[in-house]
Amino acid sequence: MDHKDFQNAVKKAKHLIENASGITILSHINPDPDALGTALGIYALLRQDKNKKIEVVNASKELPRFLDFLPYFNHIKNKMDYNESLVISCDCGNTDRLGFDVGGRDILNIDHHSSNTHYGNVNIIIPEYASSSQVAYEIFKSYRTITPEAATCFYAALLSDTRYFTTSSVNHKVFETASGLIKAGACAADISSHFTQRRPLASLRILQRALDSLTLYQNATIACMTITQNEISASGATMPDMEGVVDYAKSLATVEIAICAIQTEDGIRISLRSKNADVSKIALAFGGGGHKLAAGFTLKQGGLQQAVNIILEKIKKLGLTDEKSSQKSK
Ligand SMILES: [Mn+2]
Repeated sequence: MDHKDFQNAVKKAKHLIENASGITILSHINPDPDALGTALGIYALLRQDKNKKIEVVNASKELPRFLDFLPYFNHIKNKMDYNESLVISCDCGNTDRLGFDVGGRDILNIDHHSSNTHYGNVNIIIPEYASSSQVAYEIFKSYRTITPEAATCFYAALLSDTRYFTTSSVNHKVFETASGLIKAGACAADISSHFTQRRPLASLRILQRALDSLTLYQNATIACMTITQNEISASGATMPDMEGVVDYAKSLATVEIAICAIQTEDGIRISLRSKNADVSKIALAFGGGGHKLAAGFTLKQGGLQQAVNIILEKIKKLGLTDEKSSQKSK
């Protein structure tokens, strides 16, 4: 999306927002901090328009509790109450992941996943951006004042999606955005402490189990962790408590691709991380999605080890672990 396309899209987005009497702000199921931070930041800005009704909704019942410091976190509902509204969807690659039927509604689609299916009437998708909140910030700062509340939400989302400014998506523009958000009133130290100093015990207990299961494949280039349903109930962990577990597997020096397989009631949930290889190819092959270096999907059937075997097979077929060596030889 070049600058002109972006400006045109913002014009259209502004038009949609101004003409809507009701707005429903949605984000993807099993929301991460970028999904909720982007949604709440937009909510904080738009609820200033007293002539509109605004709701912020997420289909998942379990939200990451440590995000309760975000302004209006307790406004997030589990159901859509408006029969007609403009939908603003945040950080969500396709309509399935919204978890609601949004047929017949206008949609403003704000995201940074390159796999986004452009399902909106207006789509502002910038894959080069590190977070959806960075996209939202660029849109709204062009015609509104970013309030401290919105800045807090957008900054938290950016901090999280860049894994504290360590991912390959971090560039000068990310720090410009961060700087703009801090100027607008986000408190970097406060927000960081909510991410790093508020772990529930269950998240460490389940990490311990996951580390116990760590297995290496293909000359230690692939690391795999599995978590059983029994371990989840024994530790008391919820889905948000297991976010980030897979990054421990990826942190090993030899590892190119990390897999975490979690047994849930809905099937085996797979998180994939990589240092170079495009793991979104694996996720897409199984009906999931994500980014090149971070993707995921759910396998409806089979056990944990079966799931791992299927993925290892797929990695081989796609030649993903060969990619690195061929890049090196160039
Ligand atoms: Mn994101």
